[in-house]
Parts: sequence; C-alpha cells; structure tokens
Amino acid sequence: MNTFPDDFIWGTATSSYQIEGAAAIDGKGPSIWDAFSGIPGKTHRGETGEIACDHYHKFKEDIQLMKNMGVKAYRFSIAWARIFPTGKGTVNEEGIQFYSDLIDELIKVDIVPWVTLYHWDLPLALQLEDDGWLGETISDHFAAYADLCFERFGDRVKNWITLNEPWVVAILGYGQGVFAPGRVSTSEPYLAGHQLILAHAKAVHVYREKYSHQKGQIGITNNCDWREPLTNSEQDKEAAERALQFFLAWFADPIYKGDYPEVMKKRLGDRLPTFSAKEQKMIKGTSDFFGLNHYTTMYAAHDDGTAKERSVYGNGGISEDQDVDLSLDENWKLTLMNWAVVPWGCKKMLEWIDQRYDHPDIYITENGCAYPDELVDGKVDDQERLDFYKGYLQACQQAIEEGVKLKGYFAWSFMDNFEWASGYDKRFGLHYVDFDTLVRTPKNSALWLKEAIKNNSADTILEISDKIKSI
Ligand code: PNW
Repeated sequence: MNTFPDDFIWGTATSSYQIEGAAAIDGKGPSIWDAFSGIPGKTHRGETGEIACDHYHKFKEDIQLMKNMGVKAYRFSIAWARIFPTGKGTVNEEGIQFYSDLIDELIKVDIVPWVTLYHWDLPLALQLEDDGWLGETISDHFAAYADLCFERFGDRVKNWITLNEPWVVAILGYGQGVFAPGRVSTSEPYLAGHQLILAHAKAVHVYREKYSHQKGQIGITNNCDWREPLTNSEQDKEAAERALQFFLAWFADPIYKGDYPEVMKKRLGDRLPTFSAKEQKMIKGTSDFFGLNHYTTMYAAHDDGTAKERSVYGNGGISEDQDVDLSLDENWKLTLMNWAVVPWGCKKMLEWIDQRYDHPDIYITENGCAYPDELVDGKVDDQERLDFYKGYLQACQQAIEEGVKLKGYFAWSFMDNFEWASGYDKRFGLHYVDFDTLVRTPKNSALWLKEAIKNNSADTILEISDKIKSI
C-alpha cells in the first residue's frame, strides 16, 4: 500500500452561507447571497441559504461526525455579516460568540480549524454603499474585518485563508452574472479581480505586522481546473498554457511574482488595471502556502474563431479574451455538475503549480463531486464518489512521490449543502442531509475516507462489512 507522509493533513471543508442557515438571527446582517438568492429565477427552484443545514444550531453534532471520521482538520468560513452586520463599524458580539464556540469545540476534539475569511457572502451594505468588489474602499474594509478576526480568534486559529476563489467571484459574479451580485460584463471581472488581490494582500500585511506573535500561517485559495492540449500542435499547447494563465496565474502571479501574466496584459490592454510599483511590492510574497481548489479537466485547443458551437458551457472564463476552445473526451465520466472525472489532470495541475511558483507548500483546500445520491434503508451507496476520492487521492499521492510539496487535502464537502445557483439539487457531501428533517447520514464515501485516513493511504479498500456497520 502506498502511503502519504506521516504529517499529511486530512480534512473536510464547508462554507458559511452554504451550511449555517440562521440567515437573519442573532444580529446577522444580510449578505449579497441572501439578496441574490431571493430574486426569482436566480437559483434552482428559488432555493436560498436561509435554513440550509442549520449548522448554526447543529455545529456540535457536526463536529462529532467529523470526529467519527477521524479528520485532522476542518476548513470553514466566517460570514462577514455575522461579525459586522453592515460590513464595517459596529461589531455583533453574538456572531463572534458563535465562531468562538465553534473553534473551541473543534479544539476540544483535536480537529485543527482552517478559517476562510471570505467565501462569497459579502455584507449587502458594502455592495450598496461601496459598490462591492468594484469599489476602491473595499480592500480596506476587508483588512479591518480580517484584523478583528485575527484579534478575536487568532489565539486559537493558526491557519488562515483570506479569500476563496477570487476567479469565481470575478467571473461568475461580475462576468457571467450567475452568482451574486449577478453582474454581466466583459470588463468588470478584471476590475473586481484587482480589488480582490489588493484586499488579500492588505489582510496578510495586517496579520504579519500585528499578529506575528500568534505564529500562524496565512494564504489564499485559488481554483483551477487542468487544461490539457487537445493535440500535440504548438498552437494547442500554447492555448492550454494561455488558458491556465487566464485562470490561475491571473491571481497567483501577482502574489508569487508581483504582477499579472504578460499574456493577460497583452490581450486585455486597458481592460486590465495596473498595479503601481508600491502595490506590486506590497502584494508579492503574501501567501505562506498555495491553496488550490480543483474539480475537473478539459481539453484546450486554439480557437481560430470557429469554435463557438463546440465550446463547453462553464468555466472557460471570458473565452473571447483567450481564443481557447474547450472540449471533453467522450470517454470521460461526468459528475452531476457535468464536470469530468480525470485524476491525472489533478496530478498535472499540481506539477504545473510546483514548477511555476517555485516549489511551494500546496494544500488542496477543495476537491469533490456531486452525484444523485439516495438514502435507502439508512445508507447511501455512493460508489461513484468513493471511486472519485480514491482516484484523485491516488493522483495526489503520486504527485507527492514525484516531489510536489502537497501537505494536505480537504474533501468538499463535509455534508450536502446549498450549492449556490444549483440550490439543494447538487449533493457534494460525505454526509447525506435530508433537507426536510436535517438528519445527517454518513455516505459510503465517508466510511471509505475514514479508513483511508486511518491507513494514511488512498489504496484503501472498503470491505462490504465496513459499509454496513455505522461509524
Ligand atoms: C467551489 N467553476 O465553487 C466553491 O468553493 C464551493 O463553495 C462550491 O460548493 C464547490 O466549488 C462546488 O461547486 C466553484 O465554474 C463554482 O469553475 C464554480 C466553479 C468552480 C468552483
């Protein structure tokens, strides 16, 4: 059996708006996701995160389920509007108390908290008053919010992630308009991306300058899916590389190298804002680790202008800026999101990061899949998800063997939850949630992961008898 390094971090992940519920109680202010999901037609069946998994009231039970699985770490996010109901100014002590209790409960059972400061639920007041991520005041408000979190939780939290997936905020929130705040534009994504990078960097400076005595680490989580050249032609190889730079290097290059990739500057011209020399210096080096969310792979080919019909819906970004035509292999299995299951793409993605960013410590902060699970006789036989985790974790293990410094892996998600515009229809959980009763049930994939964690190996085989006994 191939094993992971002894100190490999096995975790699971969630985010505030997707699981907490309690959207308007104990002083929490509204977020852009409360507003967006309340607009008819924006989410599947008009669903919202108003109740979600009611984790706000059930967090102790949830932590016990994590403990049962043997996870070493739990990644969750703080709802900014629970701490600052209007994004700035007055602090809501009830919100502080909730996260403080959650953190204490985790520590009590030896699960290490990994805290994301921003997983998309911007206080609505900041959208209305400060123009959200387009405004030039937002980065300072974010830094002030981060400061308070470090002050109140930093004695116990030693692993911080500033932002989750700025690419999604920029492209899906400001380009395609399918996520809050629902803007449709070909220029705003690059403006929003710019403010997101500044906000991240300012928060990291606050942490390093005021809270170094807390001795924690801080970084950012970016998402990127692998782009494999469709053919061996130079044109297609360049197209795949260009696609990766528009996806990941957009955010990672400023942080690791001090500026946007040349190919973006050249192609976008005036639509890409510029950093001053002072800002470049401020941004460069602001991540102690490389956080990666990775879900799938697509082929990339050079688009000579005739590609439209073949293009795959989804995560190409603003494809006319890239001249990249994305496609799928017909032999690849698809998840319920229509995302292809390609474990070798994960390994190549890790190697690309390793090379481009000079061998950083990497944490996969999300990887997972949605399938149409069914609860039958108190069990969920999600063999496809089990196979997915096994395949991707084996690919991770191989990457480590080849020298990539992958230090940990967080499965998305701990439980079924509000999958944004897809509502409750797309189940990503290791635990099944009955959204009528809110009862949680570990799926077979959770039982497998428990054994894999115990063995520290993705080569783990789940015996039939293990599937039957409950954990
Ligand atoms: C991530 N894309 O979202 C988020 O961090 C999670 O909150 C979410 O539940 C999970 O992945 C599953 O969707 C993404 O279009 C949403 O490339 C969309 C994309 C990628 C990630």
